[in-house]
Amino acid sequence: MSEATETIFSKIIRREIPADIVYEDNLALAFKDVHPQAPVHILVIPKKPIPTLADAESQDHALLGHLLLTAKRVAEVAGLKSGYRVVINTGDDGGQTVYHLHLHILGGRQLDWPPG
Ligand code: DGP
Repeated sequence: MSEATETIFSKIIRREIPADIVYEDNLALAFKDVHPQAPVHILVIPKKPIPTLADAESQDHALLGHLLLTAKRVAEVAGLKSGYRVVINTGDDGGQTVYHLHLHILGGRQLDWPPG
């Protein structure tokens, strides 16, 4: 279990650093990734600072569902009519670099599989 620590995403939630925010509600925030890997690359995060998916608990089940539905809505608004990918990098082996749970929405080009 990871510690719930302050990350750059906490600062984005509090508007202490700028981000290109595309959606917000009381539970979630979505903003453009600063290092886009596709023409559309948006991150959806919970406002609750859960470090990784592995740290989510049964009490978070509604929040996790909300994040997925938020990703769907954000993808629709972004115009990703021909599909997209939702990725949750988890922990060191998963390639996670920011320890605040986030869903990557990637689209706007044909994506390769399997990922590296
Ligand atoms: P991950 O490797 O799954 O932990 O992805 C973290 C993503 O967060 C990475 O694609 C780059 C993005 N990112 C890191 N710092 C910032 C930031 O300050 N602003 C924005 N918009 N994105 C950031």
